[in-house]
Amino acid sequence: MEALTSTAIQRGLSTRRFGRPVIVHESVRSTNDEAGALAQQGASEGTTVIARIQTTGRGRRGRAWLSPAGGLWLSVVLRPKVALEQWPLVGLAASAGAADAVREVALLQARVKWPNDLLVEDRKLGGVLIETSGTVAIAGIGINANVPPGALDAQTGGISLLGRLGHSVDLAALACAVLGRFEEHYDLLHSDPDALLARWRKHDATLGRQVRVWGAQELEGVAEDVDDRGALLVRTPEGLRRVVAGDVSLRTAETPAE
Ligand code: BT5
Repeated sequence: MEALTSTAIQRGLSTRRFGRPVIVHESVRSTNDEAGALAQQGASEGTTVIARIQTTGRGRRGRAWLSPAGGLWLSVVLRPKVALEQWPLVGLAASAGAADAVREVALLQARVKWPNDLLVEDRKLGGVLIETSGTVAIAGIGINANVPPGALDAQTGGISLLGRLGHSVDLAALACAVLGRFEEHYDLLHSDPDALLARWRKHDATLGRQVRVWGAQELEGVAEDVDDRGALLVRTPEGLRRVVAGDVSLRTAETPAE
């Protein structure tokens, strides 16, 4: 099994831009901060930062993201060339790419939950955090790959590949697969956004299910689709609602992660 080093990743990469270059740190506060700083200095699209540990990994809306050793914590510098209203699709490209990568490397049915969750059996295996500034987007992806189950405190309800499979996965191979599949989906965003949405729908754990949405908007209904700007369409008793931001819980198996 390959250690998580830039040499091992470079050897396994099949991408044109993502992971070129890739910088691997032992420990940082957040890979999104490191990638953001590199972007400010002019780093090219695809520049990737990985850390074995994040001391203050973050989720959306200021929430903390547990990032102990064993996980894959990475951020990619992007300079999307699509209209601003399509930028939310960058997050969908990242999570659909991550789901494909987990399927490929761990042979597990990973699914996506709008807007940014990566799920296995309705439990959170990972998440995506997109942060934008001017013409730059930093795409952060976290996957609880080889995190020992006990290290994901019970509060998060998270799951790791190690916990689910009972053995470790090759982190360098997982990093290469995530970068490869994410690049593929990101390219689709530029060439054929409808095809990107079709891929997302294929992986989606939300569509057709009763959901509760909270955050800026609060509502309940059946998730019907995602639209061409990445919003979730929810059928409520009052009609079809378009949700552009927020958190979604599946009414059956999942409890909300606050
Ligand atoms: C996310 O936020 O799901 C986005 C996570 C993005 C993490 C990556 S790692 C690389 C890059 N660098 C960063 O600093 N971040 C990105 P959100 O949907 O807001 O979910 C956060 C919630 O998930 C928390 O409030 C907890 O309830 C739960 N949580 C925290 N750590 C978790 C973990 N390791 N696994 C599963 N759930 C977790």
